[in-house]
Amino acid sequence: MNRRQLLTAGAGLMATGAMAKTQNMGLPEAAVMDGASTQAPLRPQSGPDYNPVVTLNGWTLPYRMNGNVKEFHLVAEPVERELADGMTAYLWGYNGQSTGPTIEAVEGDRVRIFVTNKLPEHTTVHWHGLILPSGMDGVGGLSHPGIPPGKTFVYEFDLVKSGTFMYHPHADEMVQMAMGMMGMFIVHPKDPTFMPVDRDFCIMLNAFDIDPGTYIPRVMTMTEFNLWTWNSRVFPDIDPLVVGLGDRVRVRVGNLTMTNHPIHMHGYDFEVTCTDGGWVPPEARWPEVSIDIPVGAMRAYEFDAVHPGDWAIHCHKSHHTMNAMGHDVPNFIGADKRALTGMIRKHQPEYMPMGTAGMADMAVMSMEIPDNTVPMMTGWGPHGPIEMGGMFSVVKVREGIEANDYSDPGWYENPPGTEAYEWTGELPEFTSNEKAQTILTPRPDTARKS
Ligand SMILES: [Cu+2]
Repeated sequence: MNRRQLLTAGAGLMATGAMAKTQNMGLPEAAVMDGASTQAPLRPQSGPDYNPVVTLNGWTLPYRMNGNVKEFHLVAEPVERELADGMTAYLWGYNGQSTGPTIEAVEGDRVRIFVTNKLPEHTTVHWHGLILPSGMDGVGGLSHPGIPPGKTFVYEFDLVKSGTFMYHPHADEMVQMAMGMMGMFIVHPKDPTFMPVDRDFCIMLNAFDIDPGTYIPRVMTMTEFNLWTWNSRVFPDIDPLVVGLGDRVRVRVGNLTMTNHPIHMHGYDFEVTCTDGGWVPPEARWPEVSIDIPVGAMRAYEFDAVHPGDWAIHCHKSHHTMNAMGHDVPNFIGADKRALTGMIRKHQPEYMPMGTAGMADMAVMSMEIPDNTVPMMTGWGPHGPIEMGGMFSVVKVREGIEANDYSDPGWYENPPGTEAYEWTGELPEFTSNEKAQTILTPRPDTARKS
């Protein structure tokens, strides 16, 4: 199947056996996903209707109705996840992938969630932001005992409010979350006319520290991660957010890393309409173009997609839009690196000085990198290398996109007269900045030792 067919057939695949299933002890089937492509929204087959979400490079967990109860089956287990095409990580996750599948249900539903533990150690699931009985809260040792390896526990509660929530372990969580265990939990409003949108995207911000050429995250890392991911995926292999011109769009973002992420979207202003605490009343919203997502929090924002184009969406911390970078590098900005570069290249032909030709060099020259890693920055656009990695994607707003179509429409063609261009005429007179010239001239006598 090509990509478009796969996206269209995504929801159907889950019921046809293309994904492995297990059935035992009357538990609901545990659907398993074996790839990292974005699955089309999973329309509810039973129970109240709602407009399902789309999890970028992810999927929604199917459920079954058992009487009046919506039953899900989560399996905590070691998984192999392609963080990018050609880079596999050995993570822990749920039902075949990290991040875990998105759970979707409706305000007023009673849910029963079976959690089977196939990890080598105990785990629990905490339902972040949901209002539920204390004993269902998933804090190991506090709410209930940890789920031992090989055992299945049942969580059961009523969904008393709609909104944007998440789930993750509250057991050995430094290890288990560093290994990729987390997912989104979306509760749709009972009233389908409340805050309706045409497209509803889910992004979980997470991070890993995986040395180039290796497969397993370092779980002791506190802040110096080298892979900043959305739903355990990095640019250039994070799928675009495909949007039809005129659509009302919601983007829900959760943060389970150990630092904040200012998520910036180009081309639009928008309003935060929901947090993990609930919906924001219209009179309490204010306009933004970047939203800081605090650690352990969720924000959803909405906009009307009235501006066609390819619009960048990214974390505004520039080190978070890079892959697998080292930080222990001397600073040579302003120095004339030509002679030095020549000398170093005699020994290491791939050496690339920073601040000389931009990171695009790396993409252009396709520097040799170890097996099983991704370049710091790559990604090709219609006009050359994009010089990005990590937490970056593109919102593609186009006319004529069908309601259920999330396949990549390709690059936007800027209409004539709407693209920046090279000036070849006469320039107005500029006063030169002598101080700046002095600073940029190398002065060996004052060069700092690094
Ligand atoms: Cu960030």
